[in-house]
Amino acid sequence: MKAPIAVYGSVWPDELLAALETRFACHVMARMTPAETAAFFETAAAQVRGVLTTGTVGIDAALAARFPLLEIVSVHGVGLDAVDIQALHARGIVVTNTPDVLTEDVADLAVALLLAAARRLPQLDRYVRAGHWAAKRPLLPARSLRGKVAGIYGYGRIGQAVATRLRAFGMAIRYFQRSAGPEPALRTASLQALAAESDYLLVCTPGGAATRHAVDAAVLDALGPDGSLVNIARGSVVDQAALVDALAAGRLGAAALDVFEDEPNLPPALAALDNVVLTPHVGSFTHEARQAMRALAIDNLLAHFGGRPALTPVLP
Ligand code: 8YV
Repeated sequence: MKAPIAVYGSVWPDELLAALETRFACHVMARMTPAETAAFFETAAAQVRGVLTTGTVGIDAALAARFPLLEIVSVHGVGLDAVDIQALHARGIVVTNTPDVLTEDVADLAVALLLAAARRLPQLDRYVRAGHWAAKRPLLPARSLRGKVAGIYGYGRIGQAVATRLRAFGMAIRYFQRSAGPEPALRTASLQALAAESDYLLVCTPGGAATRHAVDAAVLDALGPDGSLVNIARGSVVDQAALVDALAAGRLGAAALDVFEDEPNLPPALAALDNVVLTPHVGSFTHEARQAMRALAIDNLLAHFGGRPALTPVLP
């Protein structure tokens, strides 16, 4: 008998769902009407043994409680801030995510955003398209990277991959995270100290309660009017209202953001600023990374239901 699973999120192509249906009895939540969803929870949910979800949709304890036979939650993504790991582990449920396969592409986007902010690419693109070049309108010079300090908040896999890239640009690396990490001489005493030392502050830390609004007004002021913030991690890490205030007042130079506090919604005041570069949470959104993430998320389910240990379990 095929194991019944609930599939959450909108990252699953039709062909993949068709292939998945040959191995599992799939309940694809995004395809259900509200009435079908209600009927699913009345009846079929009681038999569901696996959940396939995404890093941003996740699964909280209340939702997990509606699946009494749940054995495994496979997360498509590395971030686990939307997943109530404690509640799942307390029930003995296996949780897996997709580390490593997205690291390089997410690090590439961090560097692309840093360059876009430093070299003012969106502003220059707008300048050329508007005919300001031909009209000889004034143009602000950009900022170079060589000899500048990149401060990395969160020196895990992605933070270290960002550092490798930025060293090739001649940047000095410093980092902060609460736990000890590699290259201890590069670690600052606090996030505020990191911001004070940095020309560019790159947020690469996991989201969740422990880092919520860690990048606050004081950190942004320490980064200062010549500093730039890059966030490819989670919108929750940055106090977005404080960020908009700092950018609007010129207390912070620029920001390049892939993630936001209330995705996909943006405060109009943020979108109206000229000194920002904005992308729609696309760090891992390449053909290659997404293909590898999907394969790993599904292989974790296949391993578990084939009686083997999951490939990339999240440890308690
Ligand atoms: C995705 C992510 O946007 O890996 C993560 O934590 O934020 C992203 O890769 C998301 O998880 C897609 O499922």
